[in-house]
Amino acid sequence: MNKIALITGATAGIGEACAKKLAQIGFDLIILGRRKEKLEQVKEEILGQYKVKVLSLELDVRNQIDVDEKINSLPKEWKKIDLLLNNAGLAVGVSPIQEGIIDDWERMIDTNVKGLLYVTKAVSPLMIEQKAGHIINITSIAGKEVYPGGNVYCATKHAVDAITKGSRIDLLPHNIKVSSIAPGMVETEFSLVRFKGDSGKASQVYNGFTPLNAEDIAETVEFIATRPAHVNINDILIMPTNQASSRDVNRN
Ligand code: NDP
Ligand code: 8X3
Repeated sequence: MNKIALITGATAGIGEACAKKLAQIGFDLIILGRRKEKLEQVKEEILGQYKVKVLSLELDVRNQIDVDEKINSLPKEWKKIDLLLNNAGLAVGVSPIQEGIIDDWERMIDTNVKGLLYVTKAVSPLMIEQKAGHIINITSIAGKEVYPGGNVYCATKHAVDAITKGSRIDLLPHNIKVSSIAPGMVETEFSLVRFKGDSGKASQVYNGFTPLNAEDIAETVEFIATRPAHVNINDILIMPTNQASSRDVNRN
């Protein structure tokens, strides 16, 4: 019987790369996201390439009732979740705080913080029942520093950093590992979402240097997920070689 990983935000970027990497090393997958066609595409690609099972769940992590219902109604054999990768998340806008757009703030807080909490609350009791499991949260350099216009996005990632540390303590008696990965700039759909579809602005973010790619983060997830039973990687901060902090990027 393969191990099972549940990945939120598996329709693009880091989540999609992690799904493929975890399939490659033999995990059966439960993949989540809002875009049904993308979910099915990722599922078909994985099924075509690896000998694993894939269950796709069209789900908005902001909908607590739906999160609960969909996790609780998983078939029994799929409830034995070994790895939860809390990856779904987004930044919306770069407005200074005084000009902040309430809807942007709510999308970030509802997805990055509340959505992650809803999924964790639904999945962690299943791990407690098994007396084993591993939760990996994708935080960010934005969870360790703040930068101009990053206000609320940075706050959500600082919150995920705190939730990770708190979960580690709470789940300690239950033999559940909790880890986080804090990437610097990774070229995915992230900036396109942040700039609301403006591809010119989005590509400028990665001008003049080589950012991380989603596979770099997938390899980091693989490393964290395959340590021996007695080893918990608490946190990894991973940056492009040309990025030293949120604000220090060596561009050509
Ligand atoms: P992408 O935009 O490429 O992917 C984001 C994923 O999250 C998509 O699969 C999207 O799926 C999913 N998602 C967004 N909102 C929801 C929702 N409400 N419910 C379910 N799924 C949702 O970005 P990345 O891959 O770069 O981002 C992944 C994570 O990495 C995020 O948490 C981000 O904050 C973090 N991160 C990214 C960095 C970067 O520079 N790219 C750096 C540091 C951290 P769908 O639209 O189908 O719902
Ligand atoms: C995404 C990286 O630097 O845009 O979390 O905040 S950054």
